[in-house]
Amino acid sequence: MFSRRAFILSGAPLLAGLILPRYAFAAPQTHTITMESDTLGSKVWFGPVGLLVQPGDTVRWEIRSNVHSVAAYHPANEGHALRIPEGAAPWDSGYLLNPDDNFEVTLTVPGVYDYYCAPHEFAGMVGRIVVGNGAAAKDWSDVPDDVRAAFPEVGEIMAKRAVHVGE
Ligand SMILES: [Cu+2]
Repeated sequence: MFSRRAFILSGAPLLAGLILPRYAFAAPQTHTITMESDTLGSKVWFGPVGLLVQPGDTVRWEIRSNVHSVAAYHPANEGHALRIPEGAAPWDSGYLLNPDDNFEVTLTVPGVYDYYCAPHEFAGMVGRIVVGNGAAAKDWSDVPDDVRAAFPEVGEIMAKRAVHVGE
């Protein structure tokens, strides 16, 4: 005889399997973000500007052209606002001068990480990484309007996994 209770109980293990995060069984990955410029140096950007990764993954920034850096929004970096998860370690690559110079960070704390290029922050060269799932961005009161406009929305990063400038 059909019983609603029995149905729910038998369905529960199936549902649990469906909502288990995919990354629970995945080996850590390394993701590359390029640091770009047009030939005149009038446009500069991270590619992709928005990226979804899983806890334990490594992000590797590589110079393609021009001179850049990559630093977390964190008070330890030139007094910037804290825009990485509490408990996550800040990073600052310093200036990367040569093509293929690179810098790596392994991200273990879930949440939203905003970062910038020191020489080009106010040209809009900023980026955002979402680590894990369901992370919420902090409010924007601590970032100047013209810089904040360069960040992709968290929801777009979650949906596309990688967001490129101009998309
Ligand atoms: Cu730059």
